[in-house]
Amino acid sequence: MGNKSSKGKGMPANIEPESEEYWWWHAEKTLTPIDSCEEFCERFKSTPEVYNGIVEEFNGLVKKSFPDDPSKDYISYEGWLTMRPGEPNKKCLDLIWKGFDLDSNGKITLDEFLVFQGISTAGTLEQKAMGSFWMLDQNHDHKIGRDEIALLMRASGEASGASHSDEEIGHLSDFVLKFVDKDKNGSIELSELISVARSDEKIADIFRI
Ligand SMILES: [Ca+2]
Ligand SMILES: [Ca+2]
Ligand SMILES: [Ca+2]
Repeated sequence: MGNKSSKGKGMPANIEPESEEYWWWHAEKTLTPIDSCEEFCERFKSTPEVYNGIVEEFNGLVKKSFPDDPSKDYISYEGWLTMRPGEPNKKCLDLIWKGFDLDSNGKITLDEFLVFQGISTAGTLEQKAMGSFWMLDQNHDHKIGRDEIALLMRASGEASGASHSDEEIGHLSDFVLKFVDKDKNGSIELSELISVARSDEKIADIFRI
């Protein structure tokens, strides 16, 4: 999708390509629950094999969530933690859990699981940036603010075994913000994250969770 110069199917004619509005039009389609194999393959230009692999992974996690209750059809937080055994970083895990749970009802259903597993296994660079954006934009106001960058810095610091003081986290957050926030409005917008993801792999890596 991202590299096509043509507009997306059904996109309103007044939307400027590559604009914030343009990327949100795409992001809303990318971050919508997936109800069928056809929808999955279409969204990620993927195959039924990949779809079936993700469904199998989902079923395994449901079983781990509810070992004694075959009637359940979603992943619980406890079951989901088994995806990353030994992972010590609770902040990171919580960020990702909240992101996967698109409707914030405390359950990850198959249609939600397919979205983020699809993005991470078969998504384009732009779709991956949309997935990261969604997870980092904790209050979903379509901006990643300094406090949300700080949360990410703290989580990834912990993941790499480093413990940073509040002051260090502040400096790191300012550095990242200064680099990505091209229009200097004090927050990172989706179009800014996509543009960085395309141009600077090292900075893009910071946002990958
Ligand atoms: Ca849910
Ligand atoms: Ca936000
Ligand atoms: Ca900005």
